[in-house]
Amino acid sequence: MKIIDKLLLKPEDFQPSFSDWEIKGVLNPGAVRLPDKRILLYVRVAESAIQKEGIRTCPIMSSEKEYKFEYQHIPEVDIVRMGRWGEMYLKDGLCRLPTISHFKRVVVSKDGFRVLEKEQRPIFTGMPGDGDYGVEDPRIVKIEDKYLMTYVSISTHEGVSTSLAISKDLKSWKRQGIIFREQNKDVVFFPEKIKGKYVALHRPEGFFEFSRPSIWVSYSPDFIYWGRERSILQPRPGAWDHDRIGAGAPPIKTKKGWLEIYHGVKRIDGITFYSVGAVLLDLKNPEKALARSYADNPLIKSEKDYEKSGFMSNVVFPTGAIADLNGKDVLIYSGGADSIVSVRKLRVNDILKSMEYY
Ligand code: MAN
Repeated sequence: MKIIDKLLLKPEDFQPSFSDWEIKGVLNPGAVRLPDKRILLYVRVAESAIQKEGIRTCPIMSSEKEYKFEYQHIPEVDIVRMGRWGEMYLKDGLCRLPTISHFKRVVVSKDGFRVLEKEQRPIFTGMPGDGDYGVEDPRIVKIEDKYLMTYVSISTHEGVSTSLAISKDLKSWKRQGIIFREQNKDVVFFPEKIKGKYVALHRPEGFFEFSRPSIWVSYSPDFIYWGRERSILQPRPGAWDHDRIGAGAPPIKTKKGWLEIYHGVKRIDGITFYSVGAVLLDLKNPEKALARSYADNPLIKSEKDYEKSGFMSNVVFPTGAIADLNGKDVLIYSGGADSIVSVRKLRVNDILKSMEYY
């Protein structure tokens, strides 16, 4: 399959929020086409405060308006173990994050490949009760006359949840608060109502795992109250998406069905790999998968150097998919190794041909 790709953004393209902070990664952008046909990205910027020996410093947002933080200083002796993302599990049983993320605004050319504008100031941050430990992985979609952004909000009392913000102009956002409570991420909306309801894909996780984390569907009359939930797509034993899957970009409508670009995770000999696949969902019944990338052949693997090593190596994590202006291709925006942002152009027909039909 012919894929045109480009590394778009890297940490050095941005300045940290404070001179003694460090940018760990720019990743997982929400993407939407602007009325003037250029493409807007909301890029996640993950930062850490400079660490001193023997002490870990965690920034917590205390005022969104003044962009102010409080700092929690954790003696290393209080840390029992560290997780994959550097999260710290403490003696008292709680978990803390060493990094905090916000979003920055980037404008890309109509063809999707050239950065035209990048803003240094944060365009969207967490706030107490809605991401005081940061906001992550935005997904943006236009529905009717509004832009909707779902994002992971990590908060002291609300944990890892998904929140919603709505905008008419992509400049000022009205926060709607949490729509899928912890622990639920990878929430994307379909761009139009189906049978009179708004539809979301999401990925809840449980403590008692009877099955591996899968993609669920849910319906709403108003984007706030969601229900009629069902798991519709599961990880496959032995496949590149063996361990967990989650929706990637908001689904794109094609004649054949809804094209959903999703991520799948597989651990091999202690190394975790994030790859990308496609699933085609029935236009009238989004619970029905018509076709899916083969179990032994993902659409995209973390093959580029900038995906093979970085803050979190072997990761390609798609969060935006935009129809190309030629009507034939799709532009996929992803985080690479949790460090950089890349774009890939693929022909929709090639994707449809690469799948296994049921
Ligand atoms: C999780 C999230 C993402 C991240 C991937 C890969 O799904 O934390 O933000 O990009 O893991 O590390």
